[in-house]
Amino acid sequence: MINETFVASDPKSAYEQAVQKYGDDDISLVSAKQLKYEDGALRSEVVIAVPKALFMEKSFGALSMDESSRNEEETLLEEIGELKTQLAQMKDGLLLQEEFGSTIEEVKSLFMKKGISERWLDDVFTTLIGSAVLEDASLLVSYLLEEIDEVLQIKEEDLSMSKVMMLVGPTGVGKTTTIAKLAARYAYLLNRPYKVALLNLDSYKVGAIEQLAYYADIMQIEHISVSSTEEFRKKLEELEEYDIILVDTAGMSPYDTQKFIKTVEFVNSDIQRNIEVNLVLSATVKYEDMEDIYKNFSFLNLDSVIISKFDETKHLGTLLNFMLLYKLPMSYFSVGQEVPDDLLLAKKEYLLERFIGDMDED
Ligand SMILES: Nc1nc2c(ncn2[C@@H]2O[C@H](COP(=O)(O)OP(=O)(O)OP(=O)(O)O)[C@@H](O)[C@H]2O)c(=O)[nH]1
Ligand SMILES: [Mg+2]
Repeated sequence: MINETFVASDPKSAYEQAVQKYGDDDISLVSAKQLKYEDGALRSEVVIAVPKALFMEKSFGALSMDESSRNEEETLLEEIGELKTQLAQMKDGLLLQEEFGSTIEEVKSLFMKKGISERWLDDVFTTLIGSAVLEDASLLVSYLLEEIDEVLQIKEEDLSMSKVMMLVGPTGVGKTTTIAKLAARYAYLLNRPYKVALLNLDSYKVGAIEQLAYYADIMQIEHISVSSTEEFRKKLEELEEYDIILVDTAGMSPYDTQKFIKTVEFVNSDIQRNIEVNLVLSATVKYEDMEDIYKNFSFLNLDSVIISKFDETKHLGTLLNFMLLYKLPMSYFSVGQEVPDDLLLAKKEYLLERFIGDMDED
């Protein structure tokens, strides 16, 4: 059950609002009290309990979910429910000095403290002008979480056609490690073995080739190092009958113009096959660096984002903010250093549950 508060000048009208929204069969009265607000007016607050499904349907419209995601969705809804109860308690404490306007401030500061940008929050609040959701902190929190869920995008794994996957990203984010995990997944861990080859454009760093060659040897996977676009084109032609070619690149700081230009040349080189470019982004990304990373790497026509180092932080607001602003689909999550185990298919629930967990901690 979920508690929802209705406010009116007298308890009867407040209760009638609840009946109007939900009918009187499924709701039960939790409490009713008269409170003097800061503006001097006396108002009645009626709290009713409503079944979760009915609450979601009436507040946000019918949720469409398929059978497989139902359990995860339910866990998420339960956590949202818990968070709402906590917020309702917090709100009760503040109520006497509270006006409706400060609900927005309160919820805004909660999300901003966790890394969500004011710009995004304000955009959502603007769409809610005139709605009762803005007057209730717990409702507003649920609404924002639903909205985040809606904006996040997933790129499903699709191996139905052969492809070239290039991983790009800032230095040290885990590109090479993720390539090794993906290679193992495609070659050995799925319902059928895919024919995988590794290509290395990472000729800038001492030891870079050895690192990938090491994994390739263990997995007995073809590994080739190339240094020119011409060679790249030739090798891709030679590897025509391979299902998946994973291309590792040199780590680039967003200010490394030379390396960028070189990588763009590789991506645009005149080859038959389409290159899918995946940005590897660390979950520990700093707020100040986000915009530069996006601006620079988006030149490469990004297909998806692979998020690494989930295990290194519990504060995911900055990362979530990046996904909300730039709306890039997420494909895989890297959750540790172990090859091949610490790799997951990207899931919104995973990101959201951890974000809610972090919010819950205060
Ligand atoms: N904790 C943690 N460490 C990771 C993860 N992914 C990679 N690493 C570690 O991060 C370090 C750098 O990983 P690499 O795969 O070499 O990173 P890279 O992006 O290829 O680095 P450059 O080629 O130098 O740009 C290594 O110590 C990895 O073991 C992860 O998901 N979690
Ligand atoms: Mg590397």
